[in-house]
Amino acid sequence: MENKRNFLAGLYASMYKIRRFEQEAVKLFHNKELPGWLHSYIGEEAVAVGVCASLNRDDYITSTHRGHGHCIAKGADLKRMMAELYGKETGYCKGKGGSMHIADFSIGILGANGIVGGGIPIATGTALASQYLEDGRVTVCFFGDGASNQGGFHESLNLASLWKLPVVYVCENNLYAETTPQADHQPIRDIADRAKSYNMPGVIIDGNDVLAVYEETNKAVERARAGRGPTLVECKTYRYRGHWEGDPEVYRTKEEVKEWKKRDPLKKFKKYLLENDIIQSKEISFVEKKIEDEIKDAVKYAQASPPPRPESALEDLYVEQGG
Ligand SMILES: Cc1ncc(C[n+]2csc(CCOP(=O)(O)OP(=O)(O)O)c2C)c(N)n1
Ligand SMILES: [Mg+2]
Repeated sequence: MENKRNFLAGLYASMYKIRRFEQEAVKLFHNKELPGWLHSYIGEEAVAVGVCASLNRDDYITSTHRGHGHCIAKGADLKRMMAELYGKETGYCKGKGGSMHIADFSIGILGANGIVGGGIPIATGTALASQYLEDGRVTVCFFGDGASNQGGFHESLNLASLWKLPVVYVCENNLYAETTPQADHQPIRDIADRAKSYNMPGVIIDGNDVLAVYEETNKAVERARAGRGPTLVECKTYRYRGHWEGDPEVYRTKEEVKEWKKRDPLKKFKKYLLENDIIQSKEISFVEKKIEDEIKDAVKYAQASPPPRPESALEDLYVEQGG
């Protein structure tokens, strides 16, 4: 019982951490403290947290351009993440990658990715490696509705199913690919239907319900780990902010955003925890305060860190030797 309580409290803490990290990043971005681009994950927290709750530390994930939530849910260090957003030397990529390139191989985070759908073949490749090495690891591949139209998606699902690879494809269907509504970029509503073509299970989940996400993806992860092959999991969700910070959002109505905010995954789960007497409100306040402090520390750490040395510009590059 105590274990279950801690587990559920952990899910809330992880979602709260993502929400607050993102809110802080958005604020700093508009203060012009962060260079580059920023794609906020606010509203989609239950997907990353519910999915990563069924993974081991050494399982792999591949992420997207909207990747902060995936990284935090998998256990990334907030200081190094914030320092990367600031473009500082102490960041995950020594300040040379920014928001869309955060990776931490030590805990299986194989990288955010600025290429839409770019993580899908990578995840399929690591799953093939795990099968070959018999290392027992599962790879989870996060991607969006837009990415499910990329050729690499179809090629990957085809081979992963044929070879029964230990991979779970998690589609975050937030109803838009950049500024294009789903109805204008694909002729189906349920992306999980695409699983049929590849003879693998396709599951649809309320992506704003962290427990539903956890329970369903846990089955898919177990299935993958047991050598029974991949699953395509579609989480229906919604991003509260624009596609990128600065997006004028002319392609959707304020009413639509307001409607989805009624299904806020954090509010919904907090209510569940309180109403079922799983956690008292003062314990929640305590957890929230701890996270607030952690985020403040991350910002201070990033601000106090040095920028990359100019002479490091040509370090850490991969160059293929010409023949
Ligand atoms: C290969 C490629 N094509 C186009 C883009 C430009 N682009 C960036 S995000 C995006 C939309 C992605 O939509 P989706 O996969 O649904 O993810 P979401 O942004 O909704 O999380 C596009 C087209 C890109 N980064 N990479
Ligand atoms: Mg999308």
